[in-house]
Amino acid sequence: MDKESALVVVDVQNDFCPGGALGVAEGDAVVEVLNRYMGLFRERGLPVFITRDWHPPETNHFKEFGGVWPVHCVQGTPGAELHPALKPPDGVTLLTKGDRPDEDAYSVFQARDPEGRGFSELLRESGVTRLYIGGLATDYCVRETVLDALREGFKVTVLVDAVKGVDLKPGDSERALGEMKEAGADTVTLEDLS
Ligand code: VGL
Repeated sequence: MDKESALVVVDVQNDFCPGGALGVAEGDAVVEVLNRYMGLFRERGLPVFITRDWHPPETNHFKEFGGVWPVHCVQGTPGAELHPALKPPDGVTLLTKGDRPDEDAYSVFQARDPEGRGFSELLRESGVTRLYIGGLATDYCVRETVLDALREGFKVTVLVDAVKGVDLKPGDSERALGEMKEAGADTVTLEDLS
């Protein structure tokens, strides 16, 4: 990766892992791979962003308030914590999304840092032009983030060995990957980078 690259680790939280409220099959399989990617980016002094879904208890993202999803990633609950084996390096930026009651906020472009700065602003400030994106879930937050990034003019590489999908309908993740590539995303695995 070149010096204008950054890594984005999307929503690797307990509720999206097996046993969680919206557990993605083998969601936890991305954890160690992402630890390796984070190591590579930090060794090269490149920015690493970790995102979290961080919903209020009542939000129209949840089925009981008009949305489509079971209650998950409620602010301050164990399900909303990052997976315990994820090892964020020093200097990582934590981004929060979905914290308002009226948003789905699948895309990291709707996330903010602890000072309230938006993701695009942070990227432009640090001169980032290419995003390497992995995490959960392929067919929702990863997909929306990738497509938004391409729309905003960033180059995008999807970490295909570090994403897993919900697959509400069988094949959703494969279709999502197809869409992302069609829209201009590249793909990579850890072996290609190290
Ligand atoms: C997500 C479903 C519902 C995700 C978030 O992080 O991909 N998926 N909310």
